[in-house]
Amino acid sequence: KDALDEFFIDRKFGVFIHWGLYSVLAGRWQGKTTPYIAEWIMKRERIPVKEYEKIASQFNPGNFDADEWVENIARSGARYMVVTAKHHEGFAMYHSKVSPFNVVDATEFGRDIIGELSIAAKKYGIKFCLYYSHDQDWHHPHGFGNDWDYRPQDQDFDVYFNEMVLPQVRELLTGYGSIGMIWFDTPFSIDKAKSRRLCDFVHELQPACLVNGRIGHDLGDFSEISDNGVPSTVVEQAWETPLTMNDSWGYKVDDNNWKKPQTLVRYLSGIVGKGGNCLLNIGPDGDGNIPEQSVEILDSIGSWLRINGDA
Ligand code: JFZ
Repeated sequence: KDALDEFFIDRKFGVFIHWGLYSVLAGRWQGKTTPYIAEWIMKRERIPVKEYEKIASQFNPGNFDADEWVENIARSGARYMVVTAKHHEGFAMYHSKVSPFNVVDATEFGRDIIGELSIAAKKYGIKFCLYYSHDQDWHHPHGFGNDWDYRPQDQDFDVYFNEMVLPQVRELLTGYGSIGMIWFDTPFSIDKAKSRRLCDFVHELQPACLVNGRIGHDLGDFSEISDNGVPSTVVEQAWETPLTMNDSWGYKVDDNNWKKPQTLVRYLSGIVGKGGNCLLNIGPDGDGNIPEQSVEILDSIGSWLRINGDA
């Protein structure tokens, strides 16, 4: 069986984790709630890079416990997890040698989060996967998307791609064991040659690592459908849908629009029934706690699967 079958037949349900410096802000800036998804706060509020870097000095999640997180994930019945190694904010949640803007070198906390989670995932039999923002990077002078610190005419995406994306993807695919898939996102500016280069690069480093559809230009090993979407009929080719429990991916203290546990059980069974994979998101807070509503939802799905999902 190839890697795609292993995923899309044996591992239908995964947990997505959005965690980064934005989690510390919790969707609030200068006393008010940001109107959009919390992990977009830097762009939405046009927070200067120098200002945003200061959040790293506040990042010290005393309640982060990789085993406890993964234990919750395993209990839900999920068989894979996808963690943000670097989101659009540009902050690496692992010890990168490519940029000092990472969790080990830029925080008091100083622990390699991706490393700890990769070890815990292995222990619980959860396939470990990584999210990497390969196009938008609001911190890097040549990444896409920051027009409040940098002038677009001074930017050269090739520099970002060659000096940041490829070296960081190499670190991630050589430093943390076997990676089930790498989840790229928002291919707004990347050209087809570079999407292809990146896709090949992943497969050269780890032939069994899947590449999701959002690498751009319809490349990648399977398609990603719109967030929270469920097609009306069976789709035979491998696909996945990412799903939120409230209306934000990153932790947002003022977003209490939680879906009911039974609603999410219906989403899960609907998606799997149409041939898809369900990637359900949690957004831990800045102290490393998984919101209690999310724990409850994961528990409910786990009980439902234990009753109804076993042969
Ligand atoms: C992207 C990110 O910008 C967001 O922060 C989050 O990580 C999410 C999982 O992915 O946002 C998207 C990308 C694509 C769609 C919607 C939101 N889409 O195709 O519907």
